[in-house]
Amino acid sequence: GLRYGKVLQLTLAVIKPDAVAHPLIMEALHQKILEHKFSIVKSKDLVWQRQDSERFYAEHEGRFFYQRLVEFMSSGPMRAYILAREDAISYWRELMGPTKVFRARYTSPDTIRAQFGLTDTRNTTHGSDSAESAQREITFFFPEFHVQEWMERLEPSFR
Ligand code: RTP
Ligand code: MG
Repeated sequence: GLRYGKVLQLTLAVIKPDAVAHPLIMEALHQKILEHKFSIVKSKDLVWQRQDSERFYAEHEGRFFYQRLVEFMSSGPMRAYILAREDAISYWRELMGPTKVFRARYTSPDTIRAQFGLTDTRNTTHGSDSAESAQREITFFFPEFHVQEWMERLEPSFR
């Protein structure tokens, strides 16, 4: 249909176990989310079993970092957010910065991973990388949440 003005998007943002272990970093990230005008649609704290981790990262199976990634992501509590904003997906990834922490520090020192990342695996946050991933990942973390229904309940001018 006809679209005009701002188009709202949902993304899945996850605070990984390295950051959840530090209450001050958690607080800083929560503030950053609000400061940048995301709406928090839903959030939850959770711990993955190893098999959840394997399922979520199935696309990376066989890569050299897969085992350590899967291990790390099931090593302790995480916080997951469904975030809404204009351009939420790319905006959140901009705030996170590059995956590799040393690249992040060098090229974009103001980003989350540059400021708080420990290693390329323990890099503080996850963010969906496309509309398709956002849909899949939101459903993975929040099976009871229906993206389509939520969108349909919005004012038409936001869709
Ligand atoms: P994601 O898929 O989680 O959104 O992250 P991304 O696009 O920024 O990075 P990707 O290359 O897809 O890697 C997925 C996750 O694997 C971990 N990783 N560890 N060298 C390493 O130890 C290494 N490389 C990647 C990262 O935690 C990344 O988020
Ligand atoms: Mg990726």
